[in-house]
Amino acid sequence: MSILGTRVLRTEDPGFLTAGAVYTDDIRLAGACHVFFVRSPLAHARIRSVDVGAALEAPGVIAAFTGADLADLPLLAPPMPGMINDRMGQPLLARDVVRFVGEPVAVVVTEDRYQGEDAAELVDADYDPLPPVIEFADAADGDEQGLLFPEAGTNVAASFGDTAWLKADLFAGCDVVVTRTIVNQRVAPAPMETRAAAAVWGQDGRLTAWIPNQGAQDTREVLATMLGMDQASVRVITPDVGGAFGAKFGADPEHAVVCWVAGRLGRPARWAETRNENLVGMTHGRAQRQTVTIGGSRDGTAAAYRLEIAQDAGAYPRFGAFLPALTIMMAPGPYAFGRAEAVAKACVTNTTPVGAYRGAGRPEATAAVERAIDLFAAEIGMDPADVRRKNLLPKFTEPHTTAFGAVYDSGDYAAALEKALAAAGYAELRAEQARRRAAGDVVQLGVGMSCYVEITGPAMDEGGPQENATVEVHPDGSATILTGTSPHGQGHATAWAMLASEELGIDVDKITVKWGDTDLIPEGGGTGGSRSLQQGGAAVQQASQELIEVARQRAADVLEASPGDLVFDAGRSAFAVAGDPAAEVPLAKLAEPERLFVRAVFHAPGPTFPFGTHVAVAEVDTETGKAVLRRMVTVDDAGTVINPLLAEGQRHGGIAQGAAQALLEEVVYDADGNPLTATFADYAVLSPTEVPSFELADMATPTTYNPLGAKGIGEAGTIGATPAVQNAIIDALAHLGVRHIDMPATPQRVWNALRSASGAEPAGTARTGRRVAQPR
Ligand code: MCN
Repeated sequence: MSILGTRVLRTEDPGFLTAGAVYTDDIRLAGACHVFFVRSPLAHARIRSVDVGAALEAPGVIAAFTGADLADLPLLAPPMPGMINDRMGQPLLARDVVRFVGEPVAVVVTEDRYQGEDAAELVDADYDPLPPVIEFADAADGDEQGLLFPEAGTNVAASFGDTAWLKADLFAGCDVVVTRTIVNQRVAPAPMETRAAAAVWGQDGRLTAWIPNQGAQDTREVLATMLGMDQASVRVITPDVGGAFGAKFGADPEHAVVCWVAGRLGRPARWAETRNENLVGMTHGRAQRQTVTIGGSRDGTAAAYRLEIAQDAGAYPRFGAFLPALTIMMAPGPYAFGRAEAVAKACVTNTTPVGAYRGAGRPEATAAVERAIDLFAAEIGMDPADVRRKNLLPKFTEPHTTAFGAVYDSGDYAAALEKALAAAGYAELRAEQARRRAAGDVVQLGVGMSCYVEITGPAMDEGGPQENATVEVHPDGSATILTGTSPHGQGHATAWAMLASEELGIDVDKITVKWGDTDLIPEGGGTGGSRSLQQGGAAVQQASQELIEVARQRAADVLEASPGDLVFDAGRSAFAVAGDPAAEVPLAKLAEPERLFVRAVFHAPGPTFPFGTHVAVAEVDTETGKAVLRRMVTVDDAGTVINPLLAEGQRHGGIAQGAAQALLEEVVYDADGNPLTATFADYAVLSPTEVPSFELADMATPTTYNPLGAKGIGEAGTIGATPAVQNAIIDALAHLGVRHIDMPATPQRVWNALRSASGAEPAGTARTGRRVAQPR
C-alpha cells in the first residue's frame, strides 16, 4: 500500500518535544563575544557624529564600531537589478544618513550579552533631523516632501507600467462602474525566533556563519556579496529555525556585521536580537494602497477590472519593492474579466524596509479583486456568490494563459466555490442573517467569501524552476537525503522521507533528511513561494527512482541475471529475479563495497497555480463595533496531497495569519516615523482565542507539472482567508449601508464605519489594533 497521501506523523516532533531544538542562539562557540546594535532613534536624519568613546569604557566592552569602520564594504544592493533602483542600497551600518527608526548605526561588542545593551546607551550619536517621508503619497511626490536618496533623484524604487498607459475606454459600455481605494496594511512577520547569527573565521580565512534562514545557499550568496567575499570562502549553516514567513530569505546587514566583527576581532561572535528590535528591524510585509475599479452589467457580468498599486517599499528597497510584480501577475485572480489592467509604483519611505511575508504579493492581489467583486455585487444588489458564479473562469485541464502572462496549469474554480458554500451551509447562513436583520439584532451576522488562485514555485532565476536532491542508501538499511530546500516548520523531514520510502521500501524512521549546510549541499533554492514539494519533493522522488536503476545494475551482477529480468519489490526493499522469487538481494546489500547514491535535479515546466475558496462567518456587535470570527470554511486545492496532516497544518497556520491581518494586525507609525507597534503589547499578534476551529474541505486537482501531481499549500491560508474575513465583517453591516472597512477591522474602525453609514461623524481615527479605546 502506498504511504503517499497518508497521515504520517511528523518525524521532527519527538526531537522538538523532548531533546529540544537547536536554534542559532543555542550555538555555543568557545570564546565568543556578543554583538549589540545601536539603532537610530530618528526616522530621517543626517549623522553628525557617532562617539563610542564612553561605551568603550563600560564594563565588558571589547570594541565598538561605526559605519566609518565598514566604509570599504559594499552596500546591501536592492534585489532584481535593472528593475529596482540600484542607487538605493543600504550600508551595513548607517554612514551619513539614517533612514528609519531602528536602522543600525553602530555596534558594541562585549564579553557577556547583557553588557551590550547597557554599553549601547553610552554611544553618543548626534543627528541633524531631516523631514521624514512616511506616507506613500508624500514619497511619490518626492521633490516637495524630500528625497531619501538625493543622488537617485527620485523616491520611486520601481515602476510596473505607467498610469499613462491606462485605457480611457476600459469601462466603456459598462452599466455600473465602482471604484475604491483600499489599504492592504503593513504587517510584521513576527516569527517566534527572532533574527540571530553566530560566526567564526578559520585559520584558512574561511568564514562559517550560523544564521536562521530559508535557504543557506542564497544566504551565502547575499552574505558573501555584503562582505565583498568569494562565495567559496563562506560556509552557511542553518540550525533549527523558529518560523520565518518569508522574512528570513537571504541575509540582512546585521548578519554581515556580526561576521565582520568576528573577522576583525579574530574571535567568534554571536548576536540575537530582542523582540523590540525584531519588530522594527526585520522586514515588514504587504504595505500596499490599492485603487480598484470594476465595471459590468446589472446581470452580474464583470466586464472590466483595473488595479492601481502604491507599494510602500520602506527605507531601502528589498523584495517589497518587487512585490507589485507578483500582485499584477495575479491581478485578475480566477475571474474571466473581458478586460483588465494593472499598474504599480513602489516608493521608498522612512520606515522599516518591506520584504516578503507569507504569500508575498499574491494575498494583495486576491484582497483587491475580492473586495472589488463584493463592491460590485453590493452596487448591483446581487448575492456575492452569484456574482462569483457568473464570472469565474470555467474549468480547464489544459494550461490557460491570462492577459498578465500567467499560465495557470489546471483549475476548477467553480467547483471549489460550490464545495465551500455547501460545506458552510450557505443558504442556512443567509437565512439566519435575514432573520437577525429583520429582528434588528444588536449582533449581526456576516458571510464573506473569497475565491483565489495563486502562483507557487515561481522561478526567480533563469533556467526555470528546479531543485536538487541526493539520496543515498546505506549498508545497514538506512538512507540519507540531502535537499536544496530548507524547512522551518513545514515538515520536509517527514514528507521527503515518505517520498523516498515509497520508492526504496525503507521505513520512514530509517531515513534522515539533511539541509542547510552549504559545504554539504552547495546548491539549492531554499524554501519560499511554496515551492518545496513540487520541486524539492519531486527531486527526491526522481533521485530515488534513479537510484533503483543504478542498484538494478549491481543486483544483476550479484544475481547473475539480466537487469531486465529483475523486479524491485518495494515491500521487501529487495530485487528478485522475475519468476524466481528465491533469488533475491536486498537493496541495502548493494550499498557496499561501493556507496550507493544518486543526485538528481528536477526541472519543472513552470510554476503551479493552486486555488480554492474560503468562506468566513463573522458576528459584529453593532453597538460596540466588535467583530468576532465565528467560522472559517476552506477549500484549498493544492493538487495531490502527499501528507494531509502536513498540508492541513500549513492551512491552519496560514488561515490564522490571514485572519489576523483582517482582524488585528497592523504596523503603525506616527507622523514623525516613530513606530508605535514595537512591542507585542502594541502589535496585536493573533492568539488562538481569536479564531474558531477551522473547517477544511478536501479537493485535489492534480497538476501535470510534476510527477507527484502536487502544487504548493504553504501560503494558501494567507491568500484566501484575509479577504474572506474582511468581506464577512463588511457583509454583516451591508444592510446598514456599510460598503467598505479597511483592515484591520478594529472595533473603532467598525464603529466609525457604522456611524459614517448612518450619516454621523466618525470619532477619531483608528490606527492601531488593541490600543484604541473601546467606544462606549
Ligand atoms: N504538502 C503536501 N501536499 C501538497 C503540498 C504540500 O503534503 N500538495 C506538504 C509538503 O510536503 C510540506 C508542506 O506541505 O511538508 C508545505 O509544502 P509547500 O506547499 O511545498 O511549501 P514549502 O514547504 O515551500 O513552504 C513555504 C511556505 C511559505 S512560502 C511560507 S512564507 C511559510 C510556509 O510555507 N512559512 C512558514 N509555512 C510555514 N510554516 C511554518 N511553520 N513556519 C513558517 O515560517
